[in-house]
Amino acid sequence: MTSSLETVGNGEDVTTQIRDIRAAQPGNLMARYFDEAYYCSLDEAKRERLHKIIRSGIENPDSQMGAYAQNCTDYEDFEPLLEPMIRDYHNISDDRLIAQEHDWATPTSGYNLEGVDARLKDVSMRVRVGRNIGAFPLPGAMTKSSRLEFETLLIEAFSVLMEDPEFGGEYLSLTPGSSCEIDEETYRRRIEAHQMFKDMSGDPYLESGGISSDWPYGRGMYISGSQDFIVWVGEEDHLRVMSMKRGSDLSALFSRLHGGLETLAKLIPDFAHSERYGYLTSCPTNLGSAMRASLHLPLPNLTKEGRDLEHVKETALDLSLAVRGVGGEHSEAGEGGIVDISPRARLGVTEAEIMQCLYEGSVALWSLENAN
Ligand code: ADP
Ligand code: DAR
Repeated sequence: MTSSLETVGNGEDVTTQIRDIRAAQPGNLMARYFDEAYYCSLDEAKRERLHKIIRSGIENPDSQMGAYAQNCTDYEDFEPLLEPMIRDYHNISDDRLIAQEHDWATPTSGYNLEGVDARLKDVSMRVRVGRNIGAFPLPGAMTKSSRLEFETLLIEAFSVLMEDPEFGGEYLSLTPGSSCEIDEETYRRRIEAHQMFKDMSGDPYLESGGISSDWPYGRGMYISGSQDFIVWVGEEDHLRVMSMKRGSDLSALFSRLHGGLETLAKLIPDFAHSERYGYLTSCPTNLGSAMRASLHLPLPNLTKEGRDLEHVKETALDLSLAVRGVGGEHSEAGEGGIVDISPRARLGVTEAEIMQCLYEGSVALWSLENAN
């Protein structure tokens, strides 16, 4: 069977495949906005590039976005297709300018969940941002050697960060033969603690997007001694920088991330960023702030003890929140109906607005959970 990439030269096959996907999977934004005349107007080289970007959405028809950028220039070079997809996903109407501002200032009063309900004093909280370094291709287009080159660059930066009084820690590499290679047992334990990312080679979306190729070379995780500041190297973006801890003070978590991010940024080349799309990411769903801030909340009533997430997803959507299982994307609720709650918006909202949405939305959801 010819792979979808082999048919890229023959626009007919690709356009037929996408026409069929559009009919069968209306949620696939790539298929929804793919324009055959635009695709056929491109020269061979640009068709090859575009095919790599949309391959995930073709090979996985149930995709939401259905595209992964391969290079930061893709967002400009393929704007006729990517912009309508981005506007649709991020709810930015055609009459609104796409523009990303950044603001990390949270109210000094803090967003403290325990102040709302004593039962929320020990919640699992996490806030992460995606970042890519403009000097490298995005993960989908990296080769094994560029992945190893990137990891070496970060290991040099981490050697300085390890000496920092606030963020000192260790780097655990997944690269076979690395001087800091993690052992199987530690890797398993770190995944269970939600600190380390899972084997990406099993994710069909990432595989089609080229993002999990050469697994596990060039991948690893930096973690601070305090265990609450973590940097993933070589996951879906070049870097995922996060703060994660149990407690109730969202403002402290947020400031911890911001401090670590600023400290790390001084040690490495510039992040890819644009006025319109903010921090550029592999997946267009993460553009802008590239931030996902989440809480693991026990919602046994709203999730029927974790058996039914559809109702709570609809309720959460009214609060601009998304619901995931406790294992992250494509996972189920945990024991006692614990689910991952996070603001859906990433682009066109500031970091402070995301934190406010998480706090206010979670308080409202908690009140609905305990209404009767
Ligand atoms: P992303 O990195 O985009 O948030 P996922 O939703 O897959 O991707 O989450 C990645 C990992 O982070 C998963 O193991 C998930 O369980 C974990 N995680 C996310 N939010 C929290 C949280 N609030 N507490 C603990 N673990 C979390
Ligand atoms: N495969 C992507 C997932 C979109 C959002 N999740 C990310 N980027 N991890 C899709 O288009 O469905």
